[in-house]
Amino acid sequence: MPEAVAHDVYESIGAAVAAHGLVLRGGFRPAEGDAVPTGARGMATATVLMIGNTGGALWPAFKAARHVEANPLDRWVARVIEPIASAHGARAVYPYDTPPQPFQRWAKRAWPLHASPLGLLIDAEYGLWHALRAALLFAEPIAVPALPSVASPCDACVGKPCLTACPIGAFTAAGFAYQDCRAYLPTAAGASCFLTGCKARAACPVGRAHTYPPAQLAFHMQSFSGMTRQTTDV
Ligand code: B12
Ligand code: SF4
Ligand code: SF4
Repeated sequence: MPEAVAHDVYESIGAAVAAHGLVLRGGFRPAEGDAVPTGARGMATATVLMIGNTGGALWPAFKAARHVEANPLDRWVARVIEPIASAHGARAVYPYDTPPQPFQRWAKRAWPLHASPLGLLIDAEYGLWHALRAALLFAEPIAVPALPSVASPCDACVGKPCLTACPIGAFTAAGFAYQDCRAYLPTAAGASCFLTGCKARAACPVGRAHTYPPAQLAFHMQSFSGMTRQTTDV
């Protein structure tokens, strides 16, 4: 018998998250190696839908609804996503879960994203100005858009300015020296990064029109500066 695939769920979830400035970023059927946990009602996960934010769309919705609390962005996302997950029979998991779920790996399965030299995933349209906020795990097969083949913008990037823009050279062949970055942010010299955002991220020419608004850039940098594995307000 052919597999029964639900065809309206993707559109319904897309509309529900868009009402909060979030965006559905594709989906996939888990395979071996994806390390997807069990989903709704403790059953094996048949479909994963990825939810994120792109450009500045999230900021006005979050700003209007945020509470005064620790990790306000993570908490707001959970308040938005939990009712949507429950109305659609899904289990929500979040990038700050412990141990961390491989959100970047999953995002690449769902949307044509590529690893950039900074560690962030790059999007051909939004550049580095996007992030992942939740994944919905369904026990049922759900129709999802096919994953198109799109080349990484980094392949054709002459000079790779992201790698030379950091004032303390935090990106090296050994990886991202995030402890050095964090130590630099509260200093007088680091105030510009702390208040206006990461210069390496801003140096990327892709998706510049979608750079986060100044208040969002400052919010993420301040969250990153105190970031623990328990928050992804970044
Ligand atoms: C821990 C963590 C960090 C740690 C990493 C330290 C460490 N050595 O563990 C630190 C504190 C450095 C960090 C920093 C940042 N992070 Co971070 N981080 C995470 C987190 C919570 C877990 C990563 C993990 O361990 N995954 C587990 C493995 C198994 O998952 P995986 O997908 O298979 O593995 C991928 C990652 O490890 C990645 N990777 C490897 N090296 C690096 C280095 C950096 C800098 C990054 C960002 C990723 C990365 O490549 C792997 C293959 O795709 C993820 C959320 C998540 N659950 O994935 C966010 C996440 C990766 N971070 C994110 C972001 C945005 C940042 C910051 C830019 C925050 C900011 N300032 O705004 C910074 C980068 C620094 C800067 N100056 O701007 C985003 C990336 C979005 C994207 N476009 O890809 C994520 C997905 C969270 C989110 N809400 O979307 N992060
Ligand atoms: S500056 Fe170039 S190499 Fe760096 S992330 Fe942007 S496109 Fe990729
Ligand atoms: S925030 Fe500033 S110091 Fe930290 S990696 Fe980005 S450019 Fe370098």
